Amino acid sequence: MTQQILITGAAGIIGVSLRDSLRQPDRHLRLLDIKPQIELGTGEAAQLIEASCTDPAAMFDACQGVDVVLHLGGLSTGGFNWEQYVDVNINGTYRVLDAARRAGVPRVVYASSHHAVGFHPSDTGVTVPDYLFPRPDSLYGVSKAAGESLCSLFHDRHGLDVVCLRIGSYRTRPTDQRALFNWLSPGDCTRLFEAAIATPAPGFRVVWGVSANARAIMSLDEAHAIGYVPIDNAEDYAEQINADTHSLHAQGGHFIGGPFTDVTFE
Ligand code: 15L
Repeated sequence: MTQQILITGAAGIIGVSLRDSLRQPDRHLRLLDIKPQIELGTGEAAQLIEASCTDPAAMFDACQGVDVVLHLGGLSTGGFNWEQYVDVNINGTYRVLDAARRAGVPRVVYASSHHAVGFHPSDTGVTVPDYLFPRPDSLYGVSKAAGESLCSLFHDRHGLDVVCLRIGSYRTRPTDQRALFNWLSPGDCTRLFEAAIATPAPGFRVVWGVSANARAIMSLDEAHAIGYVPIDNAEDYAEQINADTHSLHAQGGHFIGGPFTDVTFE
């Protein structure tokens, strides 16, 4: 049977990449975003949906017959105000989970962020565990931690399978010092999402979304438990990074969230 996957935030950087890399025979993608999207290619097994993840009716319609929702929609960085994070990220995640539940979707994969725990130190020499208690580094991080809490509630109360991915620095290649430990390459990002889609009966999980970086500080135990095996390594770019590093990324160097922890970061 054809697997139906709904991607919210399909026009975002990760969404666009997954649109391409998740293509498979017997798979159909529903690509939802409030922003305009690239038109469908010939033979592309997908549907474009222009809607906001904060719209309950649109989300309920989009979720009909879906096997997995990949919830990437929302504000994906700093620079917005509290009301915007509450409306788009927190309320949006609630709407997605609620629509999925009401439509009978069995699984949601939530694009969380390391910024949900960004004020944890990065330089203790001890592996940063899975399920680290939230310690957000910004309002953006708070919105991601709130999203994880909603995922936990929908699992415990309604039995939804939810995999929360605490994504590190997603880039085509690592560009700063912090990325030496938290880079997530596009190829590994696809492997991570494929694992979260395929793993049998995950229940509620919180998984680090990073590559196989030689200077890794995060646990990959839960990642391995869901079948994610990263292969890319930021170390391969280390020499270029040392030359490239710009001052912003020197800030917050002792914390997982790096520059997001700086008091001037909005
Ligand atoms: C994130 O969570 C953001 O989505 C992205 O915009 C980057 O800023 C990334 O973290 C990062 O810190 O590198």
